[in-house]
Amino acid sequence: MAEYQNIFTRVQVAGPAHMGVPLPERDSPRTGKKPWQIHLLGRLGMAQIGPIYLGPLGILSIVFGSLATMIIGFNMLASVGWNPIEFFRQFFWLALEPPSPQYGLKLPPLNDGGWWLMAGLFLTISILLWWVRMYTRARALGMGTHVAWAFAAAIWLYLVLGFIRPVLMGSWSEAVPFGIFPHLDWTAAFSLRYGNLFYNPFHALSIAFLYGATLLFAMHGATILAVSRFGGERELEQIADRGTASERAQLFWRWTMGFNATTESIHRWAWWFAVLCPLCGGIGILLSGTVVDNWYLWAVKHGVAPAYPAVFAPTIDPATLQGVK
Ligand code: 07D
Ligand code: 07D
Repeated sequence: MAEYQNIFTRVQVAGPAHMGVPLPERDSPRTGKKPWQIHLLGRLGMAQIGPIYLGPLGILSIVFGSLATMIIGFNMLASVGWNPIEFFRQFFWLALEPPSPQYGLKLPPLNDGGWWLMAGLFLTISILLWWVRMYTRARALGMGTHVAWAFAAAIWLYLVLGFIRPVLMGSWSEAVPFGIFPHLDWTAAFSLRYGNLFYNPFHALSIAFLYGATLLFAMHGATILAVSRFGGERELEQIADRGTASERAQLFWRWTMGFNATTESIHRWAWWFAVLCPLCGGIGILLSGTVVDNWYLWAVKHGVAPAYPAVFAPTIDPATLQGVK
């Protein structure tokens, strides 16, 4: 008997292109009159590409994003003497660094952090415009704005790292450099500078939500795939009727764990775990250097970590020894 198996099915339904619902009056038209149908993409998601809604916000966001990318890219290219081969060879190590500490929050010369400041400004404008675009597109479809608010949580961490904390510390030099490995070096150095970030409870919370979000997504994804042979991904008719994929999916968890989420609440769980990861993370970073200077000593003080035992005899200052002038 042929079973309906969602991810293995070779059947792709090819119908007339779906152009989407009508747009509100003041909106721009969508771009792409005759959408493409790409079979390979149909295996991952929908085969139809476009039409896409760009609108003024989308276009401006792409313009500012491209400007930021070009400033970063050309500065990296300049740092290898404009040699394209070296640019590709060393790409992962190249950086556009923030200003040096002596400038504080002042405008630095272009070649000593000015380009970094400009790229950061343009990237931030681009990200914020993209946020507004997400918000307004959701509203135009009569949806809730959950996606935009989840994105806002990530933007919060981004702003703490590159703007809010540097401003509170009084120096752009506190911010993250642009570059693949350089931003990892910054991350490691940050942890060392503040006495090991593992002792920062908000870093710990952020990790718990990061791991938790992955676990929830794995459980949810696996559960829905496991009942897709009963049409589990067709949620609408499933919710009301007994004996459906949805009911089996929920019973599975009640039988194995004694408790089950509902088809609605599982998405709330996932949303909160994902959102709380950068939300707690941002709090942890904001506190570092502003309120707490050393997370290990903080943990010792609050009884979270034991102090290192005094295993060595106290050192004696050689200058105090007899016979030394
Ligand atoms: C899979 C969605 C797609 C997004 C992708 C990222 C760029 C950057 C720019 C060359 C899950 C696109 C990347 C546009 C290109 C230039 C100048 C999302 C998916 C594929 N990090 N980080 C990466 C960013 C911070 C850390 C990778 C951004 C903090 C560690 C990628 C930011 C700290 C590791 C990247 C940011 C930190 C990474 C893969 C901003 C603490 C890794 C990301 C704007 C949070 C991993 C070599 C990914 C890696 C990695 C991008 C901030 C730590 C380059 C855009 C400062 C420990 N980070 N990161 O898949 O392989 O995300 O690094 O804040 O191990 Mg990072
Ligand atoms: C970066 C939000 C901003 C991104 C935005 C996206 C574009 C690109 C792309 C068109 C990720 C903009 C997108 C511009 C467009 C396309 C394709 C979210 C971002 C707006 N840590 N750690 C975390 C772990 C250690 C350190 C969080 C684990 C060490 C620092 C997370 C371990 C040291 C910071 C986490 C570990 C250290 C963090 C990030 C283990 C290094 C942060 C959450 C097992 C030696 C950040 C409070 C996140 C934070 C952070 C995990 C170890 C340093 C939970 C699992 C001890 C400095 N760490 N960490 O969502 O918030 O990031 O800390 O060892 O700043 Mg850590």
